Amino acid sequence: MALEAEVAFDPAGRTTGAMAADAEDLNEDGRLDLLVTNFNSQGTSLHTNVGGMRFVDRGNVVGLGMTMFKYSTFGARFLDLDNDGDPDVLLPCVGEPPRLLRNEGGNRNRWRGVRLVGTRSGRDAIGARVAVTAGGRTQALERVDAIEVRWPSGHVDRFPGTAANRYVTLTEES
Ligand SMILES: [Ca+2]
Ligand SMILES: [Ca+2]
Repeated sequence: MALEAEVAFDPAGRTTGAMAADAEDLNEDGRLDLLVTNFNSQGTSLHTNVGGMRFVDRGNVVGLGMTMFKYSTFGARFLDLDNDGDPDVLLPCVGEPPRLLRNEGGNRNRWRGVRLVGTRSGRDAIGARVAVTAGGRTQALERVDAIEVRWPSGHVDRFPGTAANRYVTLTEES
């Protein structure tokens, strides 16, 4: 499958260590892209999902290849460390402090982030579904009227809309 998806090799056709991976929709096209870390001298691969289960390695294009060239990286985790709505990445390295790469590309869209706290459901609310309603349509627009959370317990809470470009914590009504 890795061969068919074109994630088994670097852009020069060489095999890589493929030590760790994480997925995130980095270009906001609705398809998960794939970051794969490798041994030193192999760089880090950033496989852009081009659809049809095919990927193009853009690690060198965005600077990941050279930035991580001298490190053997055994982990990868996307997270928004600076709370600006775009994914940054944490890369633990063998024999070196972990590398934190801040996304300087920026999130050009309006966004809202929610942190869910379950009470009847598990604390982390794994499996909850969040729907955002704006102007009668259920999607993220500039003005949000309501946020509905369907918790794993089956309970449904409806919260008022939030301002754009910030995170909010929503707690399950007990
Ligand atoms: Ca994508
Ligand atoms: Ca960020």
